[in-house]
Amino acid sequence: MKVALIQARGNDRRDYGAPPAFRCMKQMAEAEIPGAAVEIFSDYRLLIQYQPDIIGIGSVTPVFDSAKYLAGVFKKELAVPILLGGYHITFLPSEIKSGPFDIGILGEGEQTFLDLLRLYREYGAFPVDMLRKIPGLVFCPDAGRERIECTAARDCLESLDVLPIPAPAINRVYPKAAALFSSRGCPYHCRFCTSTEFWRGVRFFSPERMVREITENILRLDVEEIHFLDDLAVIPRERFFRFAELVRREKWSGSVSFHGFVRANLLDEEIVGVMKSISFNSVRFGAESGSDRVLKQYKPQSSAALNQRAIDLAVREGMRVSAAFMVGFPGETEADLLATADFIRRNRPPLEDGGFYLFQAYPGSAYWNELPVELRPTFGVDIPWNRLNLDFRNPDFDPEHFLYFNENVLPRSRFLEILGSGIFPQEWPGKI
Ligand code: B12
Ligand code: SF4
Repeated sequence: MKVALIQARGNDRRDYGAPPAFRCMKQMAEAEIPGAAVEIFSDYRLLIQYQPDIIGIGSVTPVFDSAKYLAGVFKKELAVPILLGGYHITFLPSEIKSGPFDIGILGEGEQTFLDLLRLYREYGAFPVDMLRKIPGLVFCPDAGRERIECTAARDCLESLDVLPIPAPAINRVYPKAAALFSSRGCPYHCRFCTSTEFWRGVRFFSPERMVREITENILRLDVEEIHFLDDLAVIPRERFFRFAELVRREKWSGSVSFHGFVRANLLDEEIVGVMKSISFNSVRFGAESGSDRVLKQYKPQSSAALNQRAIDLAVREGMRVSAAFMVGFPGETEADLLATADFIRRNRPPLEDGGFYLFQAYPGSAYWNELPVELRPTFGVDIPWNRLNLDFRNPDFDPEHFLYFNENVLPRSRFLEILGSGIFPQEWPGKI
């Protein structure tokens, strides 16, 4: 049974290497299901040449059009079952009908993926009656594909440590860096973010397992940096302190540096000291806005003063610090935008560019969930999802047609005028 996995990428051709989730699923399937061979592709033409029996596509919301495109090509060329996983289908299961997808995997996917492969191994197909017994799925039960059916919710894994350590993958964008996950999810509730909802809270790998992954696996690659991809690398505090204690005992301690995401409210002298003790040399956080009015509405437990404190502390301790900002928040006034520009100007340098994004309403975010129902159809299931792209510098960002959620407070024309006026550093906001 040959299985091919591919992540929808839109027009971004940068090769970040095989996604960690796929590497883990490959390992589990090949270890647990006799005869299963799983290959991960970034080029769909090579995937077609591989002639798989089953194809799995992963997709987040802004690249979902590309997932649909890929599914169309695969169905035409190979006519094999197509599985679809990731954020987009999880939050909008009815999207299974929007392309030639056969089965959607909702939420955490490893166990569901294994169940599906077992089923296919036994029947050579995915009989609807058997699919109904597998939690965490959406599919169309009838040939006409008019109805969708979701099975019972899949429980998340209780302990992340049961997952195999994924084989390290070469990241061509950062060849001297390797990725490390130490958790899934986030305990905070920023209103534009989908992470907390997707993972239904937060779970952690144990510090012992993290050190084992680094020692036995990551350091087999020729890397100088380890990038935590977690939403927040330093929570809970005690777990991070224990991790640091274990790292300091290792022979390799100090020969690689760590980088990761934090939240401004989590940084204080004690934690920064511990970070420095293991060469955790650079942090990135979502500062989002220079306006407390905006932060209060969209990012609980944050303020411009906390952001400033985090930057000052990190710089004082010799760490590199970068922050991401967002503009176009619903309700954001001209004064708020200017406060953001001012905050960036005052802090740059030393603040490095951590991204400059447009506010977007992603399905699954609190903002999306709280939108009055009569407003939701505006985004109906047929919108080109790449219009929800939030990254001004992404090749898929469409400066003419991006969705803008603040028309009634700051008309789009004025918003664009301000962005183009030179009040932000030149590379921010990018191509507008
Ligand atoms: C690392 C990362 C990246 C890296 C990816 C590197 C790589 N090689 O994969 C880079 C920098 C390239 C990136 C880019 C983007 N990202 Co990103 N990224 C992340 C991050 C931090 C981790 C992703 C991850 O690996 N998670 C861990 C694994 C285990 O989870 P997973 O991938 O979702 O997979 C699980 C399930 O979804 C499911 N599953 C997923 N696919 C499939 C497929 C099958 C067949 C099956 C069975 C199951 C399955 O099972 C998996 C295991 O449980 C997340 C935030 C987060 N904490 O998750 C954001 C996140 C996924 N990214 C996001 C976004 C928006 C983007 C961009 C669109 C940004 C942009 N405008 O450029 C691009 C799109 C890239 C793309 N084509 O997917 C959003 C998605 C929001 C949404 N609701 O759609 C997130 C959630 C960040 C956020 N909080 O808003 N990203
Ligand atoms: S933006 Fe960051 S801190 Fe806020 S909920 Fe999302 S992952 Fe957590």
